[in-house]
Amino acid sequence: MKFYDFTLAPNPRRVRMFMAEKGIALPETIQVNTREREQFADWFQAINARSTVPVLELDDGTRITESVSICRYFEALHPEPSLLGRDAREQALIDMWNRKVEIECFNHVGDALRNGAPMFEGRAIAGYASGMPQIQALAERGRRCFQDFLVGLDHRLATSRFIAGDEFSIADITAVVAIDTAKRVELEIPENLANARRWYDEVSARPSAQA
Ligand SMILES: N[C@@H](CCC(=O)N[C@@H](CS)C(=O)NCC(=O)O)C(=O)O
Repeated sequence: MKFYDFTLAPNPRRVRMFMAEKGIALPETIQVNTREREQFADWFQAINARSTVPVLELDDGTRITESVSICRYFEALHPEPSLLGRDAREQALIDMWNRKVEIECFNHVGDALRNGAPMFEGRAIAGYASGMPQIQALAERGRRCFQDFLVGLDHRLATSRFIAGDEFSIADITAVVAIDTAKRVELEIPENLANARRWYDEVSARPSAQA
């Protein structure tokens, strides 16, 4: 098995954190430096024509090129500790919360960062070798939606230890990675959102958060 990774990129970190929670050692890891445009090199386009990381390559040559799909693969092989839910109800709720975090938070942080940060000039969408211009209005909208999301998150965490319920799940991983990424454009959880801050401190203190 091989894992195509980039230490500084958010999506591969979601997978590394997921594996760390399960106590699964990282397979042979190949760094693809997206800051140096290595994702567009012929050798990597032969691995993933979409030019994004992470990619998990199985021993039979199968390649899984979506973060959550890689997590699902490891959950099936190593069901405990469960991060995607043990029964139909848990699985539906965790999937619901993870999708909400992706759509209402992670994607907006992506818009704020990729349309706002100078280092992403001409690279507003991942995986476009020919480039993609930044749109300032999208950066602004992303910032606003992220801030709105945090208010809703704080409300949720007033009555729930973790995002999807009493147990840590993939939804917490997606959210903490998004919130850490938002720091790159000076967005943080405001002081008055005490429930969100309590949750963030707890999740960030888990050893997996170092992944
Ligand atoms: N849907 C993909 C998205 C992967 C993605 O956007 N990866 C980013 C790093 S976080 C990337 O490869 N960027 C390449 C680029 O900036 O061109 C997944 O979740 O696996």
